[in-house]
Amino acid sequence: MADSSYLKVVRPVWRAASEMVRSVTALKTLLVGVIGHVDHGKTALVRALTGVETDRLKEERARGVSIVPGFALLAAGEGEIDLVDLPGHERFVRAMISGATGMRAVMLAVDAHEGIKPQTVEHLEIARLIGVRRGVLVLTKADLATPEVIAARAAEIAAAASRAGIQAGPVIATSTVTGAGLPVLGAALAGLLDDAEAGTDDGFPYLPVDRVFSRAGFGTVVTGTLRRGALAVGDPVEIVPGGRTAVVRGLQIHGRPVERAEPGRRTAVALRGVGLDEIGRGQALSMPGLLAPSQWVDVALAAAASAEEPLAGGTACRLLFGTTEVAARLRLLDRDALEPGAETQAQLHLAEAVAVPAREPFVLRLDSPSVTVAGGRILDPASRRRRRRDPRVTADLAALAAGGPAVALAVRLGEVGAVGATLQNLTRLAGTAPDRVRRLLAESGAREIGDRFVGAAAFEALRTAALSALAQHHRDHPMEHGIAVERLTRALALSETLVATVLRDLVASGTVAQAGNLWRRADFDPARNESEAARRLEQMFRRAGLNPPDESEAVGRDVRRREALTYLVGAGTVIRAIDRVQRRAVLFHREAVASARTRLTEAFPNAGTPEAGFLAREAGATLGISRKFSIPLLEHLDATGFTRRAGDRRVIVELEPGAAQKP
Ligand SMILES: Nc1nc2c(ncn2[C@@H]2O[C@H](COP(=O)(O)OP(=O)(O)OP(=O)(O)O)[C@@H](O)[C@H]2O)c(=O)[nH]1
Ligand SMILES: [Mg+2]
Repeated sequence: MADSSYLKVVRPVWRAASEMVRSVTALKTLLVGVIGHVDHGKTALVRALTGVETDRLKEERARGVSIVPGFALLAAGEGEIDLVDLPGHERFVRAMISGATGMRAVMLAVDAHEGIKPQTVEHLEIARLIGVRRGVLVLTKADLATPEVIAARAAEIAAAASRAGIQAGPVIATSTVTGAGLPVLGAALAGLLDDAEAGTDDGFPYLPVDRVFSRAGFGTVVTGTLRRGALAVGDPVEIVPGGRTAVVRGLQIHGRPVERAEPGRRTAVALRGVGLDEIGRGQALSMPGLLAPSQWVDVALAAAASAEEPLAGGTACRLLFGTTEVAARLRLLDRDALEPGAETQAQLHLAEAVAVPAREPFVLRLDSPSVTVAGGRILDPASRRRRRRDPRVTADLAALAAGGPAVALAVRLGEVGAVGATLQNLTRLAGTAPDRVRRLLAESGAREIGDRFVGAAAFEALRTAALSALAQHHRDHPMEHGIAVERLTRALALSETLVATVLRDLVASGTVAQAGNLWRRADFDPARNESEAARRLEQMFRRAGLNPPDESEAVGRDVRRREALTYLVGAGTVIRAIDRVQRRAVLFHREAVASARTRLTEAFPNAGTPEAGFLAREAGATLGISRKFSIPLLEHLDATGFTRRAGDRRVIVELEPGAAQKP
């Protein structure tokens, strides 16, 4: 892409600049979902607090009912709160969820006159299921209720919120007609900001798209709640699922152009490189290459506490996360049904592949009756069908549910063992940016080998396995000087890169020694095992000089002599010279080769230049040997750097003009 080199230069500068601006302005922000039963005054409250009319659709105004989430910005002390006004009607619970999964706190509105109603309960349940733990509780339309009723309602609401695990201050009674309670409410919301927990920044952006439109001068614009990490102008993004990439051309938060958006903000993103019809609701923007589409996801699951019956394995339901909704089938792994309010780890098999980050909250609903039955967080977003009632699977998933990215990495490295896992695979399970994953891996002592990471424990096991394979080899072949990597690789059934890395590691720690292409235990000394057979064989080759016997003749079928020969070759006493054209090997004693070198240097004292070099035939005549021996011998001399070919002739390297004189 023509942009990329330009971006490489410009992006760091932008980043640095916006970091600076941020550190000066250090804005606290929080996304708060406004929840509650239909007509309980949510939109009126948002309007009274911010002046923003969130019921913008013609149909919403005509019916006086919110249909889609609406967004408004509330300035609160040092910070800003993104209020998401959610629809309360039971028919729009799916829309409510699509606006709710990014929220970090709730503002619950309950009509003081009507009190708790079905969607009050369902919305609280949804908040609990997606992990929201804080909120502000409001009794609306206080002008229509007596103080006694208000007091009774307040107690009911506080109890319901606490059952849903939501911590909140005292219930605030408000009226948008008289303005009562509104300043107190504003202060309570600002109070949420004070202890807004930091740390939902995973270092990569994830923005589920809720709207797509085109704006003159900007092209395609998408809006959504930015999660998990920041997004900056110039960033490349991938549209998932689908895989198309684009570049962020511009950013706006509540109509203000910004260079960079922080996670947790309602954000409009202008995209370069994508048409209006190439992106839609249900898709998301994320870091290129990070998320993989999958039809199997592992989840931490909690059944709705308000459910009337247990949630059975195999239930057909709908999975809702971000702005995505997809048909799913529940696969319970450790039981057949999940009791109301109970939690476990499970799998979902999806009708279509989704690309979702690990730890993303979700909700499960039934089609009919249309109720929320469960929710939780994604554990492994790119899983496969798992075995049921397998203690190992259960333990791994429980660990994933309880821990953060570091635990996820340990789980995956434990699963894959010596085979290792790619950075991409590890990043997907950890649900955090690749650079952070690298850091965590380094801290855990994992080893990077080729394109994979192997956990510290698995690597230690490999060291042990390699050492015992070497010991076994020494026992089986006491006269060999060691084992070649290829052979050890076969013995251990692992990749050569992996085995070579382990061997190098063992050499570094002094437990293994290397000689040529052979590896042995440092405490193994093959010379101790030199046998009578080896001594006899060596004598035979020494006497034969440059006219040695064939290998088959020398060792025959005798296993001991075969071992002895391997030992002598390993020790360098006998040299295996290869005739590459004839594809045969000839074995010379080391001394025979040394004497051939001396005799050739004496016979061709001028062989330092190509013109005065010797032909193979001439060398054979000088040494009194046939081509059968002279060709492999000369090739060996070439290979070891004594001679060098110059056309038909050979030059003796040390006689060449300018060659370093031997002392
Ligand atoms: N008297 C009185 N009426 C109110 C008050 N707040 C809201 N209302 C009325 O209650 C009705 C519903 O208000 P909305 O704010 O639209 O309710 P909502 O919770 O947003 O409804 P949905 O979004 O459809 O779930 C409207 O007719 C409002 O005028 C209040 O404080 N006092
Ligand atoms: Mg409304």
